[in-house]
Amino acid sequence: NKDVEVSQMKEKRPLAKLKGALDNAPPVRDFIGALRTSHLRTRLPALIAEVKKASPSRGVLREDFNPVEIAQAYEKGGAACLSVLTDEKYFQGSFENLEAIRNAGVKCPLLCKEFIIDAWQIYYARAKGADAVLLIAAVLPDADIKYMTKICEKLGLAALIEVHDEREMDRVLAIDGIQLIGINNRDLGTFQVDISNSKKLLQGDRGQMIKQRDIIVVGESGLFTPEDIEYVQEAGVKAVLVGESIVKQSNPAKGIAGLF
Ligand code: IGP
Repeated sequence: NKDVEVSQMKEKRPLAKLKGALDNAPPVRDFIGALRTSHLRTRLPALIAEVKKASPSRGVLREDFNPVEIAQAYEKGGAACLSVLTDEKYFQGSFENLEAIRNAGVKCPLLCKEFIIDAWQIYYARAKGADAVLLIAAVLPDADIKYMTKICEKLGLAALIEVHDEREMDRVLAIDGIQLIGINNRDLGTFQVDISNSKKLLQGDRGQMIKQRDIIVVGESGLFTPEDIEYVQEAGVKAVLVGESIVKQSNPAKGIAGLF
């Protein structure tokens, strides 16, 4: 039962304990601004490059995984922003990695890639140096998305709201003030990847509404070739989130060059 889990977590993790860490957190950088600037300059989808050691569907992606080196290579390769997996259980990530990348002076704004089910985690991400957090529509009721989006606003963080199907997209579009939507091409239930999902969810009225409201859409997962990037760009995405195809390259900066 999710309610029980969350209330137990709150007890173990009172906000008061975070207070000092929040006061001392480094300044928030403009995640959405970095995506817009990059897109305007290159006319290509802005890249959010993902620092990911392993995944449930692919296992360990890189044995010699050094998060700071990878982050620096991504930055050199032209990434607009970075996504850092902090989930330990499924992705072998950590908040230490996020902190280390932030402390190493990487200038790209950082997305904390965590399964957020409680507002406490947003404050924690902020304290660890995140500039943006991920909110997954499949695991959060509308009320939580609204509430958590407000908390992000208050903290100055960007919220990337992730959807996978039309129903989730419509739920999210019904919320005011949404600025950043990620379309996951991977079905989190089956791990099947289909990049036409980005196109499907941006057709017709949905695409129109997104344009009118100036929402940035991020195409997520399963992007491996320049043709894939072109395909989702034509579908209407202004940014892409790429992990596997670049994290696996011995030189991740070259990996990025090979994609665009
Ligand atoms: C990156 P890929 O296929 O390029 O490695 O995918 C990113 O989209 C993927 O890691 C992801 C993810 C998530 C991971 C998208 N949504 C939610 C964990 C949780």
